[in-house]
Amino acid sequence: MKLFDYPGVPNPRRLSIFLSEKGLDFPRTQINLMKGEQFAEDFRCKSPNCDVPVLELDDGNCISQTNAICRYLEAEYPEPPLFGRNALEIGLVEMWNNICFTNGFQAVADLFRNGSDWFEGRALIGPHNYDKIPALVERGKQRITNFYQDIDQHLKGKDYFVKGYFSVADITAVVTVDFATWTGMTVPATCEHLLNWHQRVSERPSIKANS
Ligand SMILES: N[C@@H](CCC(=O)N[C@@H](CS)C(=O)NCC(=O)O)C(=O)O
Repeated sequence: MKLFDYPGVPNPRRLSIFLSEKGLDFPRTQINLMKGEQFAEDFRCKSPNCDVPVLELDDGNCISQTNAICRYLEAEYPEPPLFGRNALEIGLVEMWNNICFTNGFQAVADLFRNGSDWFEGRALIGPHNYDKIPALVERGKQRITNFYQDIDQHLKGKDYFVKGYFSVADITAVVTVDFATWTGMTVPATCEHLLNWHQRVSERPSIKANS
C-alpha cells in the first residue's frame, strides 16, 4: 500500500496519528499542495476531490477522505480498535467524531480559508473554485468559541470523549484544537476540562510523533 499526503497539514495529520496508534506505516509520496499538485491529472485519478490523504491499495484501488481511509484500515487491522469496542462505544465514537468534525474542524477550516489571501477563489477544497465569503470569518470564530465551551462541558469528569477509551473522536478533536491555533484561536483558560484533556492526549506517543 502507498500513502499520498503532505506533511504538517491537518487531515494527513489525523491519518498519521491513527496509523501510529495502530502501529502501521506505509511508503509515502508527497503531493505538494503549495504547488497545486493535487490538481494534476494523474493524481485526480486517485483522488476525485483533489485532496490528501489518499491510500492506494496493492490492487490499484484508491481511497480518499480521512475517515474512509481510517474505516478501511480499522476493518483490515482491527487491533487496537479506534472506532469502538462494542455497540455502545461504536455509536458514541461516531457521534463525537461527527460533532468534532462538523462543529469544530469545519468551523476552523471556514475561518482559515475565508480569512486568508492565499485562498482567493479557493475557499473550499475540491475540484471546483469558490470565492471567499468574508462573513464566514466572524461566524467561524463564534462557532469555534461555542465548540470549545460545548466540548469543555462534555469532557468534565472524562479522560477521553468516550469515557475510559481513546478513539478517533479524540484524534479529530486534538487535530482541530491544534489547527485552530493557525488562525490565532486558542482554548480559553476557562475551559479547564478541555485544556486538561488536550494536555493528556498530547502526551500520547502517536500525537507527539506527529506534531
Ligand atoms: N474531507 C477530506 C478533506 C481533506 C483535506 O481537506 N485535505 C487538505 C489538506 S488538510 C487538502 O488536500 N487540501 C487541498 C487544497 O487545499 O486544495 C478528508 O476528510 O480527508
